Amino acid sequence: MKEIQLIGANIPNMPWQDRPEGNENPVWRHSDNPVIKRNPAKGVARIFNSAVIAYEGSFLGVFRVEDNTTRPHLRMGHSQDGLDWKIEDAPIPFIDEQGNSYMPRYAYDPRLVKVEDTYYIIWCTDFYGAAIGVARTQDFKTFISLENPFLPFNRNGVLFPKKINGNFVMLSRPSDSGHTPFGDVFLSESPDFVYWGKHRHVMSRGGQGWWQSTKIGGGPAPIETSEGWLMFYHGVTGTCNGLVYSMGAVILDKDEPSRVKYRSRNFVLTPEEWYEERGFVNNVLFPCATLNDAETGRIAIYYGAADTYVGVAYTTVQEIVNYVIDTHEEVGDDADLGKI
Ligand code: BMA
Repeated sequence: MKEIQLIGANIPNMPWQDRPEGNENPVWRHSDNPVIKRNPAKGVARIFNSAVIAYEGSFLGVFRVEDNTTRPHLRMGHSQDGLDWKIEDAPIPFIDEQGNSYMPRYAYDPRLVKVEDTYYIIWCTDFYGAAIGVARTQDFKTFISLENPFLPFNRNGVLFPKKINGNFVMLSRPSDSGHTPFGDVFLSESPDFVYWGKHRHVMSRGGQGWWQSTKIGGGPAPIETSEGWLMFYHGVTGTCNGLVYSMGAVILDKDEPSRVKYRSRNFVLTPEEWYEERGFVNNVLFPCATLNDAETGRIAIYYGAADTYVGVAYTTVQEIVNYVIDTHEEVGDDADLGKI
């Protein structure tokens, strides 16, 4: 096994369970999943595909909440241990850059990423169709919604937690107006979080892994390691019974993250448990956040299950990076810079 370092902060109190005896998988589930169940708060039908971070000794999250209208919106949540969550009663009170109250028509699949001293919320918003919404906060009291970074149609905006070569870097998955066509992950850079360019192709769907044949999309914010950026993502395949969403893992080049260094041909987690196989949308496993402890290399992955629940799964940087290297398959021009 190659020695791998996780680069970043220590979160000694993050959720953790050792791999169960006899389990040989690269990622294993929390034993008491789902950590957020159905009807988790008054008037809330489901919470899933949500993002968490460590904050001042405890944990904060931005949650995809669906009430009885089933129209998704975002709410903050708080937890002492990262597992037992108290969700706020009202949506996040965004304001625009002029200070006026602003409520997205819908908001789903949030990511929450700290870059330097600012926290960014990235979600799927309505901008003449599905597009990427962004907001920033420094104190989780004032949330300023910013100009949309990209044109529609686009989803799965995932910000890197660090500027690379002086620029913000964001992954996204452009598409047409339908739910599935196009299906590859791209990245764009910005010096100021307003103007985005230097667009590059990062990863293609497909390859030997049929689980990722239809489309792929970035997941949690990439994790800095000695081997490059470790990113979990979702891969989708079509079946007679509809789409199935699994989780994959990839290592992107540290300085040129549009180059794929290693990518596992295998899924690293796929719907197998009742809360993943059965819900509002069956067979969906959709990762949106991780907590990482640099000292131990532990990683806790938060994922939406069946568009109904939140699950947690664990791995270590050592296990997962070595697994990706050992099961690597180059797909298309993944290894190129992605600039034609
Ligand atoms: C995707 C997104 C996700 C959802 C998934 C499965 O296109 O809308 O929010 O989990 O479909 O329904």
